[in-house]
Amino acid sequence: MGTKGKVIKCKAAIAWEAGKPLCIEEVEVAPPKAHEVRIQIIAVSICRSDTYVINPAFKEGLLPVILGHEGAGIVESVGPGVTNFKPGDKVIPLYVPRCRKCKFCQSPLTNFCTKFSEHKNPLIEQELMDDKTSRFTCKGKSIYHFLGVSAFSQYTVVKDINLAKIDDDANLKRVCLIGCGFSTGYGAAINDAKVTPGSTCAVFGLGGVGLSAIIGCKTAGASRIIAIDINNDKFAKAKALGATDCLNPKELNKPVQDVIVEMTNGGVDFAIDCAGGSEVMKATVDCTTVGWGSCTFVGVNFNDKGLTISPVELILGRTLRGSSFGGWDVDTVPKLVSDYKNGKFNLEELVSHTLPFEKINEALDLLKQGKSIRTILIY
Ligand code: COD
Ligand code: ZN
Repeated sequence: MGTKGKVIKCKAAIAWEAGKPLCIEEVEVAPPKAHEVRIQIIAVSICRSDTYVINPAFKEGLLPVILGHEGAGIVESVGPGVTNFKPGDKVIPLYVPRCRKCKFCQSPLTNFCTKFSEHKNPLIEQELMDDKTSRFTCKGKSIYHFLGVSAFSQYTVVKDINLAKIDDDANLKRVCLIGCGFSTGYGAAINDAKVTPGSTCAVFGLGGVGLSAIIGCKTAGASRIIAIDINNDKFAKAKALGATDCLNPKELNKPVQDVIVEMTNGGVDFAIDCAGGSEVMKATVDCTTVGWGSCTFVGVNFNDKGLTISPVELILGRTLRGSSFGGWDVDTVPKLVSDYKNGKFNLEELVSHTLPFEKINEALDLLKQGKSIRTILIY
């Protein structure tokens, strides 16, 4: 009496309306169609981006939706044409797909894929499967997928091109963080900024993503890592992970970039924005040294006008780049999971809370209030 080919009824957290708590409901999850995989999610955590879609200020959100893009689980069944996965495999669903056919997938220069972005706003991408329907139904209504993942459901259906198979002995209650937060920050430092040994770095925003960027800078051998946040409570963890200095822009009597320039004899080699917003973007540029300063942007404040930049800031040698999911993809995430198992980096410091899935609204509040880094929710 397996579940293969049948509709599964299970619990999920549904965002029916912006500005309202998520509702734990019984949902129906349809079997996977061609090139789709149905997964039992074992553990999931919350990333700041999940909260944007249900923020009333974010006008483009598609509702009702099942959010969550930082999960790990086990394959329950596969649809026709799926060759790389089988029931029982441990997997991490990724919001970054890899179709292997488009010009981006064929280039070593990017983890971008044309299947990732059709609407030009990542937070409303991959809201339906390829046949333009959803696999989720609740109370007779079709529910949108989120970022092709929807890990706030005990069972979810994802495309096989959005799935990384990981080691059988992976600890799903920790490696779920590799689904977004850890990989996004760590990869921004290692793969995109390409932080070098002995360099000076500044990391803005010390959430799960920014702290992971600090882990990346430290792993790359940076000699000085300046951590910046408007919440002093974030500094202890930043120091534990390798930050050498911590600054709160609200407590300074001049712009934080000026302070960093003074501290580093002209500016840092690498700056990474893991907070977003035009002020932080400007500080990210201005705190780097002329000549070779490297600025990497990870955060997006969707209601913000972004960065205005003069060519003079660039012709003196700075470079600017954006980073999405830290440059990783379904082919490189399995190695990250093995690296974690082999002790290359520690995910423990990122886990501030563990709660049963039913307490997801408590976990969202902890994140919004700046009281958590990552809460692991267990189904
Ligand atoms: N200066 C310094 N720090 C700041 C400032 C500021 N002006 N404003 C906020 N912060 C700090 C906050 O106090 C907080 O500590 C930190 O920035 C942000 O941390 P979290 O825990 O709220 O957020 P994360 O780490 O989960 O996520 C950060 C992102 C930058 C990824 C996220 O906010 C974002 O911008 N997402 C949109 C981009 C996107 O869609 N990515 C794809 C999926 S993640
Ligand atoms: Zn995320």
